[in-house]
Parts: sequence; structure tokens; C-alpha cells
Amino acid sequence: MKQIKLSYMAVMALGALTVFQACKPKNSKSAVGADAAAKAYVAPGEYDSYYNFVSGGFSGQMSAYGLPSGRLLRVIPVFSVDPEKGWGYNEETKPMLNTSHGFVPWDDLHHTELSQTNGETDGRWVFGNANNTPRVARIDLKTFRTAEIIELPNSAGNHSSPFITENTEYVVAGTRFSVPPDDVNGDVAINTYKQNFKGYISFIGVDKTSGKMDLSFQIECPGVNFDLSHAGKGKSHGWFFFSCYNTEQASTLLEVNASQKDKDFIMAVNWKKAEEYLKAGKARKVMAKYVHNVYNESTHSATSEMKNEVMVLSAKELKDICYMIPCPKSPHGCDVDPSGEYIVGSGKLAALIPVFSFDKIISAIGKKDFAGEYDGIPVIKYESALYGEVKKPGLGPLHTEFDGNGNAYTSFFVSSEVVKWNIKDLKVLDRISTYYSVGHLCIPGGDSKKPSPKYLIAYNKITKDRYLPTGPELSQSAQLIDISGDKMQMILDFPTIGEPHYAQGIPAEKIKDNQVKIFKIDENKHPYVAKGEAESKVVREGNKVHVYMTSIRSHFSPDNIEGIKMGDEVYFHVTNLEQDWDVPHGFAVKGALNAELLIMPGETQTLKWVPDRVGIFPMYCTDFCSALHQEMQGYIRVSPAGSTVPLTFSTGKAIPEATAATK
Ligand code: K7E
Ligand code: CUA
Repeated sequence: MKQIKLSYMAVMALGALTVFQACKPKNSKSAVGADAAAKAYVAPGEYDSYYNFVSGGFSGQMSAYGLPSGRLLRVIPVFSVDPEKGWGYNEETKPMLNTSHGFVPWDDLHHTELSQTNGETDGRWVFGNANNTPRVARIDLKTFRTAEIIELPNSAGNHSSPFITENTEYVVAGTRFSVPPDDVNGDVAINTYKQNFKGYISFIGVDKTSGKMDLSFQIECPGVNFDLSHAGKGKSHGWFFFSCYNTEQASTLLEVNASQKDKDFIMAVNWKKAEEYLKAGKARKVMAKYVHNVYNESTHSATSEMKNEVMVLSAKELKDICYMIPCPKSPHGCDVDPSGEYIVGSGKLAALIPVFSFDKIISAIGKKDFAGEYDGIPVIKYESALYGEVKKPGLGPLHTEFDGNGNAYTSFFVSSEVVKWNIKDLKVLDRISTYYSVGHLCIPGGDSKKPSPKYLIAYNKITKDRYLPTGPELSQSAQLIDISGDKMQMILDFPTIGEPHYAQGIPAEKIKDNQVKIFKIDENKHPYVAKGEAESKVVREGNKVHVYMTSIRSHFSPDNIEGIKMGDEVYFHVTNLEQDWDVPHGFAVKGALNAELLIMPGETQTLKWVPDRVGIFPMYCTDFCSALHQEMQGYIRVSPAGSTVPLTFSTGKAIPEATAATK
């Protein structure tokens, strides 16, 4: 949420709060107690007790850390290409980054959300949002790989996403930028925002068994900025809550123009009702192009499908699916407590935290206790929905997590602290400095029905000097806070990748024993697989040359290829024949304009290579795989176009003998 670095202008315009720039407290070095090191210490060879899935912001990726050590375990490529793993560079994964705009190799991933069963994290999948070119990804936690990406039509800036319902029925996605819908002429003056711009909320259905996503329906809402959301749970299951800002509907200089009103809104959505309307045929079929990309584990390849239509419900026409609840000053986080009764709005320019009551919201709707309408949507009276306000908690509340013991923890960007408060009596219980402007918080399970309240992690917004300097940009950071006692205790800082936003944590037992260790070679259905060295070959089809290559400790087959000519496109389809856990082989060839391949046991991956000059080109394994890894190499001979050198390939022979097939 870098956009809330407030400018002088905004501060002047707001006037009320004087100290907006977060200050770095003194004595930051002495704040950590002597026992802290022991609490975060995980001995060499020991496992951490939690996984922490942290969004990578503008890196476009997600990373997995162990807690409490803060050790980085893996960067999972999602929306950005990753040369380390060949993601988006090999032929198999390129379709995963396809969109209706074409190949988009980067995005801005703000929020992670674990799948849930009965309101508890189940360790099956973790979802991530693409904030720039609106998409939602599902990562399979058996492989720690992105399994699926779906694009969202009628949207721009998919920020309020990907939040889920308590049985992962839906992943929702609210658009940050309202824009003209895809099926109308969008060539309109920007200052016609109020008439022409609309906000869309997408409900992506998730298959219970496979996890496969599908865009079930969208709700057309007033043009505002949807910022964050959370599903109801328990008694409020069936509802979703979205924070909205820019209810002023400004299209320029939002730092001033979207901060005019004293209150913006939280929008409550009755999605069960929306489902009924969908079934009753009340949705409009709207033509809109969006792609759906799926990675198939048996062909080891992704496919990208263009979709053309989406069902849209109108919140304006169907009056009882959306309700606006006034919420002070540009609400950011929108969090629901484990019981589902309390909805916490965090107005980033507010100096209090409003807590809304689900029961009161329902009774206000029943009594039509409305204060008019906002663009056709009923507005519930603030007092009628309000449970109470946390008074003077700090400055600039952003996000709240829960411990399941009746306490809430809210991050304060401006006053750089985490504040613990009691949900029932709204009293502040404790506060701890974060030494930097803090953004999101994470308690493992902290947005589910069953948190595991041992640790809280606070992720920075604005980097501060917590580590050795690294040039113009300092390291991004997270802080681990022990919340097992009455008083919060900071125990560790650890650097993060990209800009961290939301994160999720889960006990390691829910994931660690379910890992895919190898892909069975017999079950490999890749069209260019070679299931043994005997099947390795080179086939010419016009100017395309397909190399069916195998790798096993410590050689490739074939490892000598001649007869490649200028103008050829060479496809190395490399199958890793190993069937042991953690024995990947790599593959790289000199001058390739993409990346390496990193091929897991039993898997096939393809590197495209177009030689740009005549000569001998080495290829080699990039991943240290045995004592003879450095011997795992080969040569390719490239001859001029029109050369009569026959296409031959071999392994272990001084002179190539086998002549390649020509189709
Ligand atoms: Cu960083 Cu969730 Cu984009 Cu708040 S958001 S901080
Ligand atoms: Cu195979 Cu190194």
C-alpha cells in the first residue's frame, strides 16, 4: 500500500492529523529481550513449526518462510517470469502468463489466502492476486507451484482479492480502479467517471476436489475503489465485506479529492442471495474476454483458454444484495473476527477503529434503517451498524488480525506500532513499536475461525534501516512478535522479497507430509517425453528440430548433435529420468535467449533455441546433481543454412552414427 505515503498537500488538505510521516523510534536496538534469540532459534537440521506465505508485491511472486526462524524456504513464481526455475521461459509454462492482452510476464501480488475447510486453513492451496492486470492464481501446496491463473474481466487493479469463503466456495476479487465495463465503448472522457465508471466484484467458484477455478458471476457496483475484503464466517457465512474508498468518485489527484468525505463505506454483500438471483436467471450475460490458464501435471504443460462471457448481477437493480455501511476516512483493511460477529474497518486516515456488529447490520436491514442510498445502493445508518469504536488506538490503522481468544491486533502505519485490543470491551491492552511504518499483519489462521495464536508477523510498508545498507533501496522486512503472553514481545527481524503485503501462516503439519516427491515417469503424458534413453532421438520437421532428450546422473542423451543449420528452431524437450526425491537436473545452452530449465524427477520441460551463428555450442546441466555434475555436458554443431551435414545424434560415441528421422 505504498500509495499512502502522504504528501504535504494531503496533510494540509486533511489538517486534522499533524504527524503523518511515521517516525523511527529511538533505542530500537535495546528493545529485544535477552530471551528473544532462544524463542526464534531453530537448531540446524530442525524444522520450523509454521509455514509463512508472504506476498511479494511488485516482485509478482510469493515466498514461503519457516517460522519462527524467518528462514526463506522458497520463492514461488506466480505472475512474474523466474529464470531460476524457467517459469515463463520454458514452453510449458508460457501459457500460464497469457492474458487477454497477450503474454504479461509481471504483476504486483498483494495478498495471499490459504484455502479453508469449515473455516480452518486446510493446507491444500494458497491463492494470490495480480493487482495490475487483474488475475487470481492458485498455488498447489503439494508442489509449491502455481497450478492455475484466471483473468478477471471488467476489472482494473485487482486489489481487494483473493479472499475466500469458509469452505473455499468462492475466491472473491474486487476491482481497485473502477473503469467503464468491457462491453461498452470505453473511449470516454476521464471526467465522466461518475456516469461511466463502474466497480465490479468477481466471485470465482472453486471446485471442492480439484481446486479448479471458474468465474461464477460478477456484481456490478457503483464506481469507487474497492480496497480490501473478508468473508463472513460462522453466523455471517454467506456475506462478504469490502472496504471502499474514493466514494467521492474522483478521477484526479485522489490524495486530496478522495479524502474529502468524513466517511467512506464498507460494502456488505449477501452472496447467498446473489447465488439465488443467478439461479433465478436475474443475471445478464455480458460479452467480455478473459483467459483461464491451467497447468496439467500429467502432461507437465499449461494450456490457456480464452473465455468470452460472464454473468453479471446489478447491485442497483437487485436492491438486497449489497448494502453500504459508513466507515470513517478511507477504510483500508476490512477484517472479520473468528466468530463472524465483528467486522473491523480500518480508516487509514482515522484516529479510531470502528467495529461493526453483524447482528446489528442484519437487524438494520430488516428494519430498513437506512440513511438514503449511494448510487442506488441502500446505506445503513452508521450508528445502526456500529458495535463500538476503539478510542485513541493510534494513528493510521490499516489491518487487523485475531488470536481467537477475544483479542484483535491492528497495525498503525502512521504511529508505526501494533496495538492489541479486546474485541468485547474495545479497550487497548498493549502496544508495541515496529520501528518502521507497518502494513499488513499475520497470525497463522488469523483471518480464519481457528487462529493459532503463538506468533504475529508485522510486514513493513516503508523500508527502514533494520539491516546492512544495500544501495539506494534498503531491504524489505518482517518482524516476528511473540503473542503467547499478555504482553507482546518482539523476537526477530527478517528480510523479505519484494514488498510484503498480506501473508498467511499455517502449522507445518498441515503441509509438510503431503509433498509430491517425484513425478512418475510411467505417467508422464508430455507429447515429447522420452521415457528412457532408448527413446531419445532428434526429429526434423522442416526448420523445426525436436530433440527428445533425457537426463540422468550424470549425462544427457543425446549429448552430441550435428546437422543443425542456421534458420532452424531447436526445441530441447528434456525428460529427467530420475525417480528420487530432490534430484532435479538443469539444462542450458549457450546463447539461448530465455533461461535455464530446472526439471524435476519424471518431468519433461522444453527450451526453445534459435542458433544465431555457425559453430559448436556447449550445453550443460545447471544444477549440481552428483560428484560428476560438472561432466554432465554435451555439444551441438551448427552449420550454415543449406549445408549437407546430416542430422545425427549420439551418446557415448566418438563419431555420431544414428541418423535422425525426418518427418
Ligand atoms: Cu499493502 Cu493489502 Cu495492497 Cu495494506 S495493501 S498495507
Ligand atoms: Cu545433472 Cu547436474
